[in-house]
Amino acid sequence: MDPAPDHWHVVGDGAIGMALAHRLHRQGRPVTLITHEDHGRTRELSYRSLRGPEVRWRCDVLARPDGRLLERVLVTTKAYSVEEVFATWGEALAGHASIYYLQNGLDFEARGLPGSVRVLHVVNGGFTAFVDGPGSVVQSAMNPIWIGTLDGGPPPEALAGDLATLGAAGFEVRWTDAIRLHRWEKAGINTVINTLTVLNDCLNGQLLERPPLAEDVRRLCTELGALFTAMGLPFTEGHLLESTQAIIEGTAHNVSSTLQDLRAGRPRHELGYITRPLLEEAARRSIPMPTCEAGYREVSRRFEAAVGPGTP
Ligand code: KPL
Repeated sequence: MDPAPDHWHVVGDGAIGMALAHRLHRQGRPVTLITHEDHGRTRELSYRSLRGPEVRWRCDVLARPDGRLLERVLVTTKAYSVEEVFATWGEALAGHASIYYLQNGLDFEARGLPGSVRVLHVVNGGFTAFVDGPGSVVQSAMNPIWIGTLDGGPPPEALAGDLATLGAAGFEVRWTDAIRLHRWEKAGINTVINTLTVLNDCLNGQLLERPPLAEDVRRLCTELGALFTAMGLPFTEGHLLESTQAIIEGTAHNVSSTLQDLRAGRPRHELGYITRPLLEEAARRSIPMPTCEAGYREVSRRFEAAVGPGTP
């Protein structure tokens, strides 16, 4: 079956997925939310901005392919779920589908997709939201975010309509030919915030409010800044500290995604895609990262302890 013109499929019903689906729907775009659980054909969702009234709306949902081809796919799941998503949905992609990856981290891209599929990477530090109940999301910020392809270069002309739609929906994508750089920087920032919020069981904002935690933020930024400098990336310790502090302030009320996973008893965490590539890069260059390494080990231990041995 031919895809409907301008139909968006948003994969994942976490905070970003639900917020994005609502924002596109509000622009009058056909949107389907792809969920893991089967909710039938539609699901009532609630959306609220920090100062706005609650909006209840019915969203089309899908748990399994229904024969329609997917043209525009916004993947908002965790990095560790991307392979599973495309094991189910890969065959439902239209030949010239565009896939927008919104994941934190590196090395999660689905393998084996047709070469004609266009793959875009979004580094999202600005479109933030949190879940405040089942099917209910609160939008906390809508600031500009980066988008690009791993090969670099200018935005493909064919994407102009999509990018305009996303911008109008409040998902303010700014094109960059250096998305790889932004990915490294974001991996550094997430390593600091996600590790420390898990280790201290705290909201993002508390990382700057409590002096010992602010000192840990600084220590991690020093290690990561040394790594990035050795890699020839333009992120010194000072730059990284500033951008990390800005993200902490901008997401002060957030429970970081890794802490959410731990609290929800999920067996996996994203730092394998965020921190591990950084540690591997450091090992290749013999750059010592003792705080970062210890933090990664302790986060992994806490996940294992929460879930129990033998669970995948
Ligand atoms: O990306 C995030 C996450 O939680 O994974 C931040 C920016 C830290 C917001 O919580």
